[in-house]
Amino acid sequence: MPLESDARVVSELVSRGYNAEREAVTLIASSADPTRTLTLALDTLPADALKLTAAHVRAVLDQSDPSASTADVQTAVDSVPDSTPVETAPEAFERTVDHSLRSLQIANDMTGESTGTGRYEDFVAVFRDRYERLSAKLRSRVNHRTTRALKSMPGNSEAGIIGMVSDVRSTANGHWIIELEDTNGVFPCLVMKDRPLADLVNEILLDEVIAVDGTLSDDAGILFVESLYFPDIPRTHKPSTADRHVQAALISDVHVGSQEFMADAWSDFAHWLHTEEAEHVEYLCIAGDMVEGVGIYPNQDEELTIIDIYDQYEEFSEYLKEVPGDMEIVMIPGNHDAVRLAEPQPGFSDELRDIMTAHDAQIASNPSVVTLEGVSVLMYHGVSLDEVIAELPADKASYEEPHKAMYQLLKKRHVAPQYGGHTRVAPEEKDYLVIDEVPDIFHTGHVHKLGYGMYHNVLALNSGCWQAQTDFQKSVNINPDSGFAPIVDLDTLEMTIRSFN
Ligand code: D5M
Ligand code: FE
Ligand code: ZN
Repeated sequence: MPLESDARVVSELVSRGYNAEREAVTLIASSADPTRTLTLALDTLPADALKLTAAHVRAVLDQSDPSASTADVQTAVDSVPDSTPVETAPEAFERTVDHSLRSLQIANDMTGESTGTGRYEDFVAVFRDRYERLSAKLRSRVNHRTTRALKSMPGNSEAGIIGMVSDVRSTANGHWIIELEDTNGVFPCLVMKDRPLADLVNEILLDEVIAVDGTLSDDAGILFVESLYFPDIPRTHKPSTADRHVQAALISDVHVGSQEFMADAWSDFAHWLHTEEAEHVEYLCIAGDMVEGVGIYPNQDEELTIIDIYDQYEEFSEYLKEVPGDMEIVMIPGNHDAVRLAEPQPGFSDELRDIMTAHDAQIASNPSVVTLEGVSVLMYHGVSLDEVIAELPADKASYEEPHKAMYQLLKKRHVAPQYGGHTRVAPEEKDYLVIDEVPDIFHTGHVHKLGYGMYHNVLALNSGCWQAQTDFQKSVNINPDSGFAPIVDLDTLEMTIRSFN
């Protein structure tokens, strides 16, 4: 294969299983005999190296032709016109896509539908909606009574309650009291410390809806809990799959505008999308934090390369243009984006949409349910994951295994169960944060860690980021997983992780 263009060099490298620095590619393509340079470079690469560096190519060039010094090669490179590999990529491999085979629907999008004004009544309405929709999922599990009815039942009767958790505390003897609230009132439920279900108490978050059943005390003032249920995903869930071999790249946390945004990794990824290997990747879902934003965290401005938020979106849009033009893109906002912080977050404003016109991307709220050729993807940025990880024991949720924190959200059938901590909730007449339908894929980001796994046949994926470690993250020992692109087969739900870091 002639290797006269950068894109051909990249395809060749990728087909042999290598990543390369962009400059290494340019050096090969502009050398006198690109095929020979590439072969030499790979032959002399250490066995464990996955990435071809520019330094290595220079060394090879120097050795094979001592008269052509590095400086000369560098000049040659500098004189290469400003056409980047991105523009030349389509020549190398022509993606052929059949748009008529595609289908993409978005549900649960509240963009433009916001009704909440932040009044007390709005909060009452949203909590009532949460209670009603989640309690419906628990009704078949317990023989439930309202808290008011319980109070007038004879002592020692068997009874169940479905309620929103208003308090969890331990007693002097080490037992647990869970206060459950329904639309009538609050009722205390006691979990004995030596019962096996005491192990579940540390999974409970405030404001989530659970069901318990057991026996009332002599005076019917408290319920002794024998079983505890979460709304959960039925184990019988059968995911839908696409009718053809087609893939989606699920990413998040691009953070354009930050000093730590990994522009090269991004371009390598975009570049790879143009290659034959990525021919079936027809969808790109971005789960929030497109840009770094301004004033998100104290002293954040010290790490910005672009200080104007609109300029950040302009720049993001430029990076988006590197992605093949035929791809379907879906984006939701995150906490660094220029939309309200409280969840649900509406999709980007018209002003921002006008900036990000590349690819005619679909823009939806956080969270949204995006159905790609029959496969439903619940996209949620993931701010509540910080909360779940802080509240739950490490074996149930941690930054190292972010997918386990996602399992908890699936189990609670709510993307942000606990109100009033990290996660701000905006009252709308409906609780858009309830996980009503079981998704086939649950896609989050935010914690900048890569992790995935199956929970009751739902593929849970937290997609890492395109930002290297920030000073803040260093100070608290967060080691981000940067420059990974998770690719899912929509026909099998199998995942492949591509590394571009
Ligand atoms: O969040 C990236 C991750 O880092 C997420 O787990 C929150 C955490 N983070 C980052 N910066 C801060 C500050 N300053 N305070 C608290 N937590 C932080 P992202 O949304 O990308 O910033
Ligand atoms: Fe982020
Ligand atoms: Zn975030």
